[in-house]
Amino acid sequence: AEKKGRVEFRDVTFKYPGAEAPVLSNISFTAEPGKTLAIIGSTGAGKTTLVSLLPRLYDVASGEVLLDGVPVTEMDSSEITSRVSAVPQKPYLFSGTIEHNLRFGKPDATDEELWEALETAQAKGFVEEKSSGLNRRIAQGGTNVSGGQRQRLSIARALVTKPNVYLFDDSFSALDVATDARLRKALKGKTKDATVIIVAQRVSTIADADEILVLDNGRIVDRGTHDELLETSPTYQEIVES
Ligand code: DGT
Ligand code: MG
Repeated sequence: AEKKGRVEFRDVTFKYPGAEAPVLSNISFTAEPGKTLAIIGSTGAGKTTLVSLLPRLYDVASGEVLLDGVPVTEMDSSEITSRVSAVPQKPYLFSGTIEHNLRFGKPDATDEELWEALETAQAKGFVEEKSSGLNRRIAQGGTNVSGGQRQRLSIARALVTKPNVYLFDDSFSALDVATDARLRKALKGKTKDATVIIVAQRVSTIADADEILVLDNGRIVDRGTHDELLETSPTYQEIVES
């Protein structure tokens, strides 16, 4: 069967409600199942805004966002959420057990599936270290766990739903470089058939992506692989050197 999860942005322009100027202009790209698309760019470039348009946190001003050829504006929100899992830049954990937090997108997931997701997200040791395990309580907003642990639990939550598309918004930045590398290697094995879109700060996080979009001031200024961009993109070179 054909893999699902093809994401296409066609000449997308977006303005926040009430704002004068667009924060995204003429964004066009395709992200394919089985591949990783990365988005990099300075703070305020529009990366979070861009990834928020697929799960329809906002609707575009002009252009189209399509999932497997269907405009997301023509899809049920429940269909989008079952097929697209987003790990937000500031992941949100709610008051309840780890298990509750992990089952959020898939209430009927088995314990085995939860542990598998935790292992991939490099969060298994953290959950095992207390005898309460999956029943350990998380405070509202996840204030009793560290930022890196919040990110890893949020990644595990996304994995549990086994979506067609993963959106990781700066999900690896709170991790040390070694954990980041281990996590992404484990993820690769588990997301082979899915479309993976990664927003990143560190070039090392995305150097092996199939395609990298360089976003600046709401526009895609360059695109290519890491090696291509090193040759052709002054903006990318600046990020590498920073
Ligand atoms: P980051 O996470 O600091 O690396 O920055 P990005 O690239 O994720 O930037 P983003 O998409 O959060 O913001 C792009 C622009 O849009 C920036 O000028 C701030 C503005 N913006 C972001 N969120 C909102 C919002 O909710 N309302 C309004 N009016 N503007 C927003
Ligand atoms: Mg952001």
